[in-house]
Amino acid sequence: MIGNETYARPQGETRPRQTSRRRLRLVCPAYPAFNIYSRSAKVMTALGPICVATAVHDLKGWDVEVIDENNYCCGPTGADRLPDHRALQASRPADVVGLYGGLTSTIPRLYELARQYRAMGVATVAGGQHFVPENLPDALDHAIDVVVIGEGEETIGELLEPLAAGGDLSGVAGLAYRERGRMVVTPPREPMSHFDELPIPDFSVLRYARMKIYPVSGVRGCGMNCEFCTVKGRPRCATPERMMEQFASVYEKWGGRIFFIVDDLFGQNRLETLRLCRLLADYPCRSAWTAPATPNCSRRCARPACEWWPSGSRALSPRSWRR
Ligand code: B12
Ligand code: SF4
Repeated sequence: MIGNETYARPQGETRPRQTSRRRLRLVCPAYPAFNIYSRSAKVMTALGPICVATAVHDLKGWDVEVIDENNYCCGPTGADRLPDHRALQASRPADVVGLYGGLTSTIPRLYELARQYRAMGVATVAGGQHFVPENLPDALDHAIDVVVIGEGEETIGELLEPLAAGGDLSGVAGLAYRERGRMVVTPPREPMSHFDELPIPDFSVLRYARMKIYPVSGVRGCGMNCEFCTVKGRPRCATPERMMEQFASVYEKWGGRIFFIVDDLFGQNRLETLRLCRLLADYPCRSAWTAPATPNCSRRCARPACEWWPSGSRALSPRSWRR
């Protein structure tokens, strides 16, 4: 039930279930057109869906995978050369599809995917920075069953079972959905701060992707409150040790050597950044990394084992990966 009303899963094609396990497929929608990030997107992925999928990995009875339409090779494709979601659904049916709405430019494609999955009888969830309050009604009018507002790691764990079973969602914080045509927004969820307790992002959930640049994160939120920006709230930081674990996990499990620190505020806490640089420099493997913000201690990071690249288009340009 959603509220007092039975939640009717949209009717569509469904494939007989062969196991008792359920599956969440997270999809990063394709960029609408070629842009300066298109080439680098072919060898990296968005971190948000990986974090959400990693949280589901440990959930009893659920399988999870991520399909990144901007980094997709060797999987089934349609005439438009985009992933063929009908074929994906035929080979590995998902019960719930999660759609990454980090960039407003990809929202038309996100709605198109939601429509396709709803027609196949799959429940649709969306999340990401695009979904600020004024965009919620529009999303719910475009084949999205539920919008997750804010960080997704905790919400998804509470949401999946009731959503897949058509149960009551009113007790899950941080959601928007429709009930008898009326939009319901559940109470907001506290921003997370216990990052050291979360599992390390697990890139094994990505399918049909070729990874070369791995995203790493240590800060969420930003207190500057710039009018145009959707990143809000007091900055919450992971420890340098926790960030180091992310580097080491990628290097040791997948052989990744190039990292993109996605933090807007990277370097703002100079002492903690220096501590991270020391940890990186002491780590016995050579790696390279970049970040959207340049720390004013970057020279100290230029030790033999750790190469710092300035951020921007140069850092993400294919020429620089070949070094
Ligand atoms: C790294 C980054 C990039 C990278 C990678 C982008 C990507 N993700 O694919 C690059 C450099 C390519 C980039 C480019 C651009 N970016 Co950018 N980027 C970021 C940045 C700094 C970090 C994103 C990140 O990894 N966060 C960490 C993860 C863990 O958080 P998250 O993505 O929010 O995910 C969490 C929740 O949102 C939620 N969630 C997310 N998806 C889902 C899905 C489901 C189903 C659920 C349940 C939950 C959920 O759970 C996640 C975990 O808690 C953000 C700002 C920010 N702090 O978020 C801007 C941001 C996403 N970018 C922004 C912009 C504007 C751009 C550009 C348009 C800039 C430009 N003018 O060129 C371009 C886009 C180019 C294009 N192709 O269209 C805006 C987007 C605003 C908007 N509504 O569109 C942001 C929000 C910054 C801002 N100033 O507001 N960006
Ligand atoms: S992340 Fe950057 S643009 Fe957004 S509020 Fe902070 S300083 Fe401003």
